[in-house]
Amino acid sequence: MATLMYRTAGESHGPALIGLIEGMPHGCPVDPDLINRELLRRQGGYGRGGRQKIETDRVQFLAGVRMGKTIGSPIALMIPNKDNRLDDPAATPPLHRPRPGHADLAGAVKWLTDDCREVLERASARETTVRVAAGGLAKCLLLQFGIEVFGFVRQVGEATADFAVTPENWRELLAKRDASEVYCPDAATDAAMKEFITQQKVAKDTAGGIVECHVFGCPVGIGSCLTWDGRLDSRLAAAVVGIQAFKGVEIGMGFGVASRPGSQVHDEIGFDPATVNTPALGFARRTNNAGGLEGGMTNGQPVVVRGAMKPISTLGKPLASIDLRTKEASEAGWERSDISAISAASVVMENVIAFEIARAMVEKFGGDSLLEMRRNYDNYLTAARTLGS
Ligand code: EPS
Repeated sequence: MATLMYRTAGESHGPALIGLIEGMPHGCPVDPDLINRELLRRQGGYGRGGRQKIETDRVQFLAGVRMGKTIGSPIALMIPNKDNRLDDPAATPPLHRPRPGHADLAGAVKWLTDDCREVLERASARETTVRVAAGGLAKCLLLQFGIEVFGFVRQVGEATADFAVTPENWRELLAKRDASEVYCPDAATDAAMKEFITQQKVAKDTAGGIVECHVFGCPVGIGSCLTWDGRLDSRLAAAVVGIQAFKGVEIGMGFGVASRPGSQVHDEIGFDPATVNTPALGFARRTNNAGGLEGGMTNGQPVVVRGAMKPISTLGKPLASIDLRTKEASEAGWERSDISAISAASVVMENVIAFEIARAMVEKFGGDSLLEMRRNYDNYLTAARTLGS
């Protein structure tokens, strides 16, 4: 089965972050401006640290893209680091006092060293630049099929935005999100979120939050119920919890399904002939508690995913730790850090979700070229529309 995959390489203070993407069909238009806009958004947000003032993240394609289109071969991309100092021991000194919550302790022991420097360099969320670039490329493919992903910050501290996202209002919400420093479309909540983040800054503490993403335009039937790792919900969950500092994921009603009876959870099925020519094929629901996924496959409703990010683990007022050389009590080490990276995380989550949706599209509609993929997609929808007639 043809699939889409990506790998990354790079350390936070190495020369560059690198991505290798395989499986993009030939002939897909690549819009570097779209990808660079996503990279710029990832660098933004309220509560970021000093690093983003140093960097100007822009994608450079090294292979697989020619004159603005994919050529079917593996795609190599690079985002250079300006703050490149990994080979200078004075500028990247050893860290012997692991930060609670970071990869420091487990990584140092895993690689049998008392210096957390190398593990922290690779575990750093700086690596998410490549995930965003790969997701941006996936978005270029998804746009060919009218699929769009919208992500925003739902919650920071106790500040929670209370609004519904629908296929009708999401573009308006997107404009509001882009006007918000925290990337939350509700102005009052944006202010409360900023207040919480500022309080943490004053207290030399940090903040996490909840990100929510909606995917519009998926055809019915991508993903699979056949294998656990072919399920689209399984892949989305892995992609979200795979983001640095993410500890939880919910799909649709999420954990809320556990306490309600079935009649209040499952979305009753209707048919609306007026929407038969959309990728939902006319199948209609009054509710979307399933978050657009049943049996690990899209059901024509928007895909809805939430992810919970823990607070950044580098605290200005360090938590208790030990010195790995002596095992004696010591305050955790300090590295330059964000107070909150929840806004950046919303961009990362949007893009890792875009990648998983694109992967499921490639698997269902395959083909070496976009032309073939498009033909397979059209044939499938045509056949699905004639079901039962
Ligand atoms: C990040 C770059 C990093 C951190 C942050 C995210 O840069 P530096 O370590 O030079 O300040 O600001 O990384 C982490 C949150 C982490 O835990 O390592 C970025 O570009 O997003």
